[in-house]
Amino acid sequence: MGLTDQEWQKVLDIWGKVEPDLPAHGQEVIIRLFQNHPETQDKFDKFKNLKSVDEMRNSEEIKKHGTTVLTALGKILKQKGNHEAELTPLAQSHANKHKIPVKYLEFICEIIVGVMAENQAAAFGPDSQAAMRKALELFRNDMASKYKELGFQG
Ligand code: HNN
Repeated sequence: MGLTDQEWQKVLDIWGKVEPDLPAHGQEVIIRLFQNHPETQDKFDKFKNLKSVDEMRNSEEIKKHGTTVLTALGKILKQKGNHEAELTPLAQSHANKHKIPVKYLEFICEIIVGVMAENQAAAFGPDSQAAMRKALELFRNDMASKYKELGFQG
């Protein structure tokens, strides 16, 4: 379940290409999440008023939140699996306060890979994609374990 050094290298290489453009990636990820899985939008009081994709594209708040989410994810990835300190507060808030099921984490991870594949086609080959998927799976599994410890069904 862990990643090899080479796999982590691939993950961090591709993340390095995403980082200069984090707000654009983040915005696209959140919009697609809300479009493909509308139930996820209901978790946000501050986004309930946004009905159309155009409204979402014009929302600075969406861009800001997308940046927040991808910044947090980037910090986690850079720990190369030793992400206990980063994951604990996130699992606590997402279990106890926001009540975000593991399924929603799966949704967003799939969308992140999709957006990266479109925006970084040249650098995000099959090996990199496989490594990225593994890293996101590790993140989700560890979140799920923490959810369990916290008594959240997820
Ligand atoms: O932990 C916190 O509450 C701090 C804000 C934060 C961060 C750093 C949130 C967050 C909020 C609070 C937003 C606010 O107060 O402006 C909410 C309502 N999240 C949600 C809700 C859903 C959600 Mn997430 N997050 N988040 C982060 C950071 C990272 C992060 N969040 C995620 C998903 C999939 C969902 C369901 C729609 C999510 C992921 C995957 C990540 C990346 C590690």
